[in-house]
Amino acid sequence: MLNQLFCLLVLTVSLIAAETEPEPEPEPEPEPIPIFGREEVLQFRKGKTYVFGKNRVSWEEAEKRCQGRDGHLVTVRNELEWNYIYGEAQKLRISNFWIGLNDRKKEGTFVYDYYEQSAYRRWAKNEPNNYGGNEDCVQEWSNGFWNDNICGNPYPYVCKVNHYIGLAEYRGAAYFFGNTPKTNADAVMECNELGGHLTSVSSEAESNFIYYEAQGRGWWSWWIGLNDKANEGHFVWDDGSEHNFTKWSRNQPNNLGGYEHCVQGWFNGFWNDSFCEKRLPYVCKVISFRRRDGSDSVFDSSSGCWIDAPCYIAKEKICKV
Ligand SMILES: [Ca+2]
Ligand SMILES: [Ca+2]
Ligand SMILES: [Ca+2]
Ligand SMILES: [Ca+2]
Repeated sequence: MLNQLFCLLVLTVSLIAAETEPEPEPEPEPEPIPIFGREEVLQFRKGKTYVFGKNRVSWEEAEKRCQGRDGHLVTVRNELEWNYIYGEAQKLRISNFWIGLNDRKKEGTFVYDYYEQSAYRRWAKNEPNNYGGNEDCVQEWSNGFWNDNICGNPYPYVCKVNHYIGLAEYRGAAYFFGNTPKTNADAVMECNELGGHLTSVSSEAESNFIYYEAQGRGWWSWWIGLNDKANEGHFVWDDGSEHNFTKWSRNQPNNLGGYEHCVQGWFNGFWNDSFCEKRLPYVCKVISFRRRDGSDSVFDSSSGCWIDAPCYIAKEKICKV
């Protein structure tokens, strides 16, 4: 909500500015920069999300913040990726930032702590030098080359997340994976606010897509749009789709206790009818955003935005402007 208000504020301020200023020179539209709070900037590349943290924090605190974003301090796989990271950081005026490389466990043996390892190095001259005997964490240092430094020193940081936070695209529709557990009614409302519905699932392929995205986020179960709220035993999709495809788990739906009218996707890839007041993560499907002229915009998975309808992805919200 705050993020939406912020977007609204920006829009309002720019409208006021447009009204009070004399005939502004026509200007090319700036590229929309996805924002994540004010301290962190999200950038998307090849299906990954990079988080550029501007605040200066210790290496450990930086890693903690990256984990809060579903990722880790960045692993640099090769020169191409480094050029991208360093280039973006420069644009954002972020320098001396932490990366994931460290020799905290064994002096002189530099590793990344998590699954993604890489042998790529670009040490600055005479580095790493373990200066003073306790430099165990690695940062960008000078002209894009690396230095080992004291882990407790405060510097900006760059995280890498292995998917778009919250958003994924499949066959022209955008799916929003809401990580904050909500009751079914609140999830329905949230999806409506985004201009969509709790997702319908109309094929094995779509079912698999949602299942793998949910698994990738470590979910155990999640709301989908199927329900029999109106008429016991008569299941319908929240978005009004035809209900042809089903993927019930064994012995489901069972309307346990007479109170199960909402449907959850399960860790086994199958469905269960469940109690609507349960709080679960949820999946919304948004087919398109309306442009101001009333026509539909198309989702562009490389930018994470709708073409001609710039959107800002802020925390778990898509703000339309
Ligand atoms: Ca060291
Ligand atoms: Ca050093
Ligand atoms: Ca029921
Ligand atoms: Ca059940």
